[in-house]
Amino acid sequence: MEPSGTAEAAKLLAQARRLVVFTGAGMSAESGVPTFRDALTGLWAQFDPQTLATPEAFRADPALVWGWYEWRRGAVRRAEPNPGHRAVAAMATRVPETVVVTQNVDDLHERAGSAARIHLHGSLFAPRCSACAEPAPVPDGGAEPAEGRRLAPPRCGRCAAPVRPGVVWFGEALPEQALEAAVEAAYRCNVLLTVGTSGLVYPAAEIPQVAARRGGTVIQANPEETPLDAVCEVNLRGAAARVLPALVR
Ligand code: BJW
Ligand code: ZN
Repeated sequence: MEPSGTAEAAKLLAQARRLVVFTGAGMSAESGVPTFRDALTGLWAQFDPQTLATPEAFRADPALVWGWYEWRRGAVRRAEPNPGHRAVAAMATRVPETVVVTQNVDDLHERAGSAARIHLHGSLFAPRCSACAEPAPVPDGGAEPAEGRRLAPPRCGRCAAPVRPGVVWFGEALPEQALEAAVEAAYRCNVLLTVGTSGLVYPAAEIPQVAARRGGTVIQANPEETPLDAVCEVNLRGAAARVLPALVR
């Protein structure tokens, strides 16, 4: 059974002229990439964000943090885009002015063929120097550590400081150009589809709210209620891999 609202959402999407697809961790859940805040399966149910996802954590124990991110990068490398990622890519072929704004640090949208995408929280595949910000090579595949293993980060080729993951940690500013482009796209769009995000982390959670304030129609795909429900015209209560393909049939 399709969740209620599917036909209405499909119709709204068919009328979209400028579309933003705004995604969070739930988008990749069915690819086997864990979310952060789901009660049993989320990363934060098992790992402490304060000791892994802050600049202070990296300074205190770079090998713990680097090992954790390399473990996650290995898992993402082995994951495949799911039918939801492919449906998002299909939407862009129907609505040429489509922008995918993702909070995800995986590369599953790009592997599914989505061209115009913005990574608000960085990427597991863009390590850089923690001191001079020089981009560093992505470590060779196949050597990622097991869960919970420390791994000393490589050193910057320019200044020898430790290389850090190219992600946005708590308390850090989002990449300026990415945030600007995302706000601009939300400002201009007439339909925004938000998928698999808890809508709790700011400033990213502003993006659907900007679209709504500007008169855009916001559609949500999420099995659970979120604070974004309030600005959504249609709430599709279902998993991304099942709900999104039904919107582009
Ligand atoms: C499915 C599904 C399926 C399941 N299909 N759906 C107090 C109040 C307000 C703000 C703050 C505050 N204290 C601190 C702040 C600021 C802070 C913040 O927002 N904190 C809140 C948590 C309270 N924000 C920041 O620090 C940001 N920076 C900042 O504010 O800078 C200010 C500044 C300016 C200038 C100079 C300096 C500073 C940065 C935020 C960075 C977030 N980073 C992370 C980690 C990235 C790296 C990594 O991967 O480790 O980003 S945290 C984590 O949360 C990750 C995600 O991108 C982000 C959002 O999570 P997401 O994607 O929504 O996942 P979940 O798990 O929360 O939700 C999954 C959803 O999917 C659920 O709804 C499920 O139901 C659903 N789902 N299965 C569809 N199959
Ligand atoms: Zn450097």
